[in-house]
Amino acid sequence: MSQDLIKVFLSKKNIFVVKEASNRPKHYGYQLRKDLKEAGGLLDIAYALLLMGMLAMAFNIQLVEANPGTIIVPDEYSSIQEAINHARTGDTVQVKAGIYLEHIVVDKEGLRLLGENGDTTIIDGNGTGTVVCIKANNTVFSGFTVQNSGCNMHTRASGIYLDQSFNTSVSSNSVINNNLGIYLYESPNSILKNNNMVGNRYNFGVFGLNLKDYIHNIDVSNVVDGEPIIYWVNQANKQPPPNAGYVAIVNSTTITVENLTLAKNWQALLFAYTTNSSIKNVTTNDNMDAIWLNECSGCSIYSSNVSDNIWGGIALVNSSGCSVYENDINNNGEYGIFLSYTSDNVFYHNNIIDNRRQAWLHDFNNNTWDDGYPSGGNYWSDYVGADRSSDGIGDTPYVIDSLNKDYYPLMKPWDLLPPEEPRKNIVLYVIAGIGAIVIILGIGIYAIKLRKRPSDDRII
Ligand SMILES: [Ca+2]
Repeated sequence: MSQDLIKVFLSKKNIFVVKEASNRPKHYGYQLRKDLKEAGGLLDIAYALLLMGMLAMAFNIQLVEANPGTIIVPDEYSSIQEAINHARTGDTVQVKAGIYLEHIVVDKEGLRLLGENGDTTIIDGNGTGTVVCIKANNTVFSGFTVQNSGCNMHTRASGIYLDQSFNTSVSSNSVINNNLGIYLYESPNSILKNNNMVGNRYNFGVFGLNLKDYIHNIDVSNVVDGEPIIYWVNQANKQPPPNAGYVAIVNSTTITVENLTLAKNWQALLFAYTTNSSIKNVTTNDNMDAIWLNECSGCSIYSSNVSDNIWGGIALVNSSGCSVYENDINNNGEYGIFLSYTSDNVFYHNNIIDNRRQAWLHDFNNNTWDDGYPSGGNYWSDYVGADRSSDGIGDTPYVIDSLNKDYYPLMKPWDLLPPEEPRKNIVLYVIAGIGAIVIILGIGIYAIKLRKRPSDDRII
């Protein structure tokens, strides 16, 4: 019997057995894992101990902690996925420059996937599915070009898709020509740096069910079609810069978002767990969803154009005390306004025109849809009521459901003034007009006084 030194590596989930001199330990580990898997259930531990006991008797055995190793692609495995399949927790998979026609799934914790050169180490989905799906926690994915995902909206086909992955770092990648560029699905504490998203149908998006799903470290070094991502967490009294390409405001207060144009993202403008903030004069089109408020209160959305988005316009989920007014909400593919578990908000003086569903309400919602009489409610392009009193307000309510009615629907679109200059001009005209009247009156009074003076002279 051989007396070769055998090491048993103990990691969180696996036991690896290697010969000291071997440079291919994974085969031993794989075989043992396979054996363990086949043993199944409660027998696993007993079987492992039996195997280890037998090994200990047969060889000079030593128990050590697993050290991370490095696997080179394509030297050791021709595909990245094959390398991942054979890697251990904490291993580094180094990928040399080249084009890899693959769909990668990272389902093992703590792997580091490093491309040799971000421009020339290319993972290409060949127009199908998601190119890189990271399901495991503590993954590092850096230095790749990720391109050509499929275009299925329902599966959210993406370049890089984080699927319930915690603490994962995605950096220094070019993400090009995918359906969704980078998408974070219930993946708390993601770290994104220096990612360049270009020419994707939707460059960037985030989805979560809880606050933690929105807590990320994403700075302005991440760029969508040449413009920085603004992703703020725990901020107050700030305003995003005018060149922002995507804006998310999380767990913040008194943020002012204004004078932006946001296009081609999963959501253009996301407020999550944010209070007393405002969105003004923002133009959002060609996004999946335009403006999305989740768990917000005391926010206002006004004087904005929310039109021609693929799915929807303005969505409020679990939000209250918000005001939505004087917006153009036109021609969105699925809905103009979407509400879910959202009450005590007010919507008025909006033009809601030709959306597939003008207002789409899910679950319980109870809101105010007008500003009283004679100020009025909203203009609904599908309102069919009459205005026999000719006051510009429909004589019957626009009914969304039993708790959501616009009692004073406008017969014509609300006249939206362009944001600043015209108002300034009107103020100037009014001041000039008042000034002219004062001058004319002054001249008139002076003239009257002049006409009276001769009689005074006679008295003297
Ligand atoms: Ca009327």
